[in-house]
Amino acid sequence: MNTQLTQEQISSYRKNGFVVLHDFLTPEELEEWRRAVDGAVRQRGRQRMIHQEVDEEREESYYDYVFVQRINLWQDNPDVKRLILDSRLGRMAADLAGVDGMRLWHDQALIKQPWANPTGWHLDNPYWSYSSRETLSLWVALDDATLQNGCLYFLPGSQKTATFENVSIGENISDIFRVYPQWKEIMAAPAEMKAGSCSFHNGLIAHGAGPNMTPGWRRAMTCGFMPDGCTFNGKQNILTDEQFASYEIGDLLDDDRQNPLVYHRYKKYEEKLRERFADGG
Ligand SMILES: O=C(O)CCC(=O)C(=O)O
Ligand SMILES: [Fe+2]
Repeated sequence: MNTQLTQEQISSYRKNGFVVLHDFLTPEELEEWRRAVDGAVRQRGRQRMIHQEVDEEREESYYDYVFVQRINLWQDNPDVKRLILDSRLGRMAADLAGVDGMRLWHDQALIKQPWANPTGWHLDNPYWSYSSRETLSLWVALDDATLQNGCLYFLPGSQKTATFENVSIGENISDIFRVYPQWKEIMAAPAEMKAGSCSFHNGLIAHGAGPNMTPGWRRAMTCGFMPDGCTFNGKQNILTDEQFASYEIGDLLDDDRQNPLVYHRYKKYEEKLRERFADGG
């Protein structure tokens, strides 16, 4: 895993709101990530989050054909847990964002099926239970991500003028421009990637992905990193009903069982991570 970031890559991330890192995983590591994610997704079945019931009666929606989305696979799969709670990933995220520590917000497998719908333009952080201009996501390509099969696109610099207003990922992929008409003239940057490459993107940058116009799969494994010290903003997002009920607006989101500290420059986090591994997944 090439976890070295150059000053140029950090500067480019801060300016544009995203950075693509080619040849991030070695071919052997890519195989390991594929095996872990495929296994975890298979094991999870139709359940999006482990605390959510599957509604057998629910009709499939447009969103079901944007991608197969399985959230927090680290919570029920030890292989994914080992890959995601890797302090080197947390350090990269912290260095890009310019913060001291990073907690895991959530991981998610995002797998575009053959002929999948596009991913409408959106921001990430406004969905989440804290508000931060420094939060960011890692997106690892498990297959080549191309213009044909639904690679990511970014609106460079949009993170700088984003407020915390958002739209949902719906059928009208351009809804975001009703909220942010000032972004209509920005040229979108496609992020084509070979399998094993990755990108980091700011939680407030406008991004989306094309449709999958191929009979093949476009698999990605992603991970949202929350700067240590963020506080609850009143949104439930991935929190269980009990967790949601237990937080008041302004409370620190520092429960290591839900949001483990993946990396910190000064705090002792490694011991806690070791304990997390020792509990067997
Ligand atoms: O993979 C996709 O289609 C969308 C990814 C995305 O929105 C994200 O990683 O935040
Ligand atoms: Fe996103």
